Amino acid sequence: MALLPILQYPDPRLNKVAQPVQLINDQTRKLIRDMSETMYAAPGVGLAATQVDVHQQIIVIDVSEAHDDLKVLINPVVLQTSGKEENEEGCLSVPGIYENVSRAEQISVKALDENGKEFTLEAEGLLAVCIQHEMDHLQGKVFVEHLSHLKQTRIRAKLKKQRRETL
Ligand code: GNR
Ligand code: NI
Repeated sequence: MALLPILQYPDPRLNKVAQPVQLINDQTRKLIRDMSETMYAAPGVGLAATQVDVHQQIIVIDVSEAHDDLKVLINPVVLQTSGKEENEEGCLSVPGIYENVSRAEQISVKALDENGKEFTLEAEGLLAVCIQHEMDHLQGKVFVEHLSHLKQTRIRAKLKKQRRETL
């Protein structure tokens, strides 16, 4: 088991587009275990492989209170969405920043699990937000990049100051 370092915005590696996983093997499952451990330790409700500098389409999510409902999504594809809703989001790659983002209210996705078995998932609420947030990461998009350029500039300045004060 291992905790993986999480890339911090505005690291340009967060803007790389992840490739589909071709073969799910023990090395893939080891990465998924390390990603889950990293997510729970952070703590966070989701983590995309992009955030740990692995540019493959792999997501882990657990929005349960008890941390007993891990969802692994490999090569996720959106099947359907409906509605629009604004929710406050945060990101482990953008610590201490919380901003509203508009997303689909309900979403249906298909993906492969860690054994390569296809499943579909219907989600709403925090799970739906989280799936869309993580799928953006796989496309190289960080949630703050949905905001105005002015807000992004202010966020980068705030993060720099935060990091100065933490060092
Ligand atoms: O831990 C996280 N919380 C969260 C809250 C609202 C919307 C999205 C998220 S995902 C985030 C973890 C993370 O950065 N995943 O990429
Ligand atoms: Ni994130």
